[in-house]
Amino acid sequence: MTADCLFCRIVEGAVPARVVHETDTVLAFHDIDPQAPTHVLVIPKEHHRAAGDLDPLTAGQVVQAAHHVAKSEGIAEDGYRLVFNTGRDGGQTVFHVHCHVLGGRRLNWPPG
Ligand code: DGP
Repeated sequence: MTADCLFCRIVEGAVPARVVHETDTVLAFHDIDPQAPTHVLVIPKEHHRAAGDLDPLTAGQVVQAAHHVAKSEGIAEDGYRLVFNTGRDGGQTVFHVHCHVLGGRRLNWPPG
């Protein structure tokens, strides 16, 4: 845990979140500012800054949980998008790695 990290505080329950899925190692909760009808964030419970810092097992657990969420939220069949914003130019604003799960509408490409 990192005391000044918002998502670590969500993991420890100090900041409320609408949790949709949890395992020993990952947590999934609704984004506070949804950019699509379904917008869930999947994070490893352990603090890592960005996707490139994850060991392969944890990275796989995050992606597996994201697909689980897509199925449970009913967007897996029509399709969805997984996004890891990374660093300043990647649009990352919270520096605890998170996978955006977006769906429920036709998503534009390329992103802005
Ligand atoms: P990014 O820009 O990729 O670092 O995405 C950070 C996301 O985190 C952004 O979509 C909004 C979301 N977010 C920020 N603060 C909170 C919060 O307190 N609760 C929840 N559920 N989501 C948050």
